[in-house]
Amino acid sequence: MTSLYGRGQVTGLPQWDRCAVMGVVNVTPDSFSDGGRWFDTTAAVKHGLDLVARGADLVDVGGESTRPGAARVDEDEELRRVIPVVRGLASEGVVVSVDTMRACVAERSLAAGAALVNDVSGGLADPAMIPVVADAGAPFVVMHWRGFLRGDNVKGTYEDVVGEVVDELHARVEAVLAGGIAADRIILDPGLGFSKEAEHDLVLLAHLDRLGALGHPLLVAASRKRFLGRVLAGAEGSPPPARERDAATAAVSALAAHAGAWAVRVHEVRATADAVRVARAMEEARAAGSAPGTRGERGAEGDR
Ligand code: PMM
Repeated sequence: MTSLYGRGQVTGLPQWDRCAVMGVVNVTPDSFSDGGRWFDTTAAVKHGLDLVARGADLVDVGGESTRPGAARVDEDEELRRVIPVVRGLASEGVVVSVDTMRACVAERSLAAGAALVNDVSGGLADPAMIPVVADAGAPFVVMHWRGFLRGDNVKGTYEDVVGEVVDELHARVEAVLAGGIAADRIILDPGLGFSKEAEHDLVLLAHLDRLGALGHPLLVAASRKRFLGRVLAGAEGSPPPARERDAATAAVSALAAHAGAWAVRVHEVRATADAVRVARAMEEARAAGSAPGTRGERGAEGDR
């Protein structure tokens, strides 16, 4: 199947036969689309379990907002937010990902049962991150990142956004491999909205094949992001608020799944869980339709 360039098995995680659904639990007071809603440990664990009941295959737990201009949370506070939620979900059998730029938070989360480390800085923010993940033998999400979202860095300038993101991710993969993380545990992510304008995000989504050609599974995290607001607003209108972007998010999930993404990271799981299943059914139909002899059989049934 030529369209499935980015999917693949990640050693250390379950294997799904379709694009996986990663539900988001932001244990923060200030994330851009759901800040403050799951700030309490009990509410956050319950929300993670709800996401699984609605179709999430894994749950991404984060304790630090990455929205533009956000102040960094101190390490103790991040640990206080994240660890009990990771432990609570892992103890219920949930496959937990920890969304952190700090090695200490990654290490303690892995000890508390997390299966995956999702670092939006791809190991750049904390030099201890790669050694910690390598020592634990954990899978690692390497997102495209050009630094903290402050000042000029919020926007990002590119001459060829796809080429530059591919090259910069390739350089990160080399660094991560040199740091001892195994190739079959590396997941790549284009970093939609991170030092990127709406048009950059759209071009990257339109060229997931170029990122997939780096040879690692792809995670696509479009959920509720600003570029969707821009698309929905049209030329003159104002963007709908983040929580009114879930249908558009599910559309991206279907397209990303069809393009071969390994997983999509979303706040509202149900519609995306449906979207990836439809994409999967279409892949099966395509495979069946192109199998030798199948066309004739289908045709005969259709004749009746
Ligand atoms: N975006 C956010 C947070 N974590 N992780 C990965 N791998 N990729 C992303 O694009 C990403 C992320 C910001 O969104 P949120 O505040 O809604 O969680």
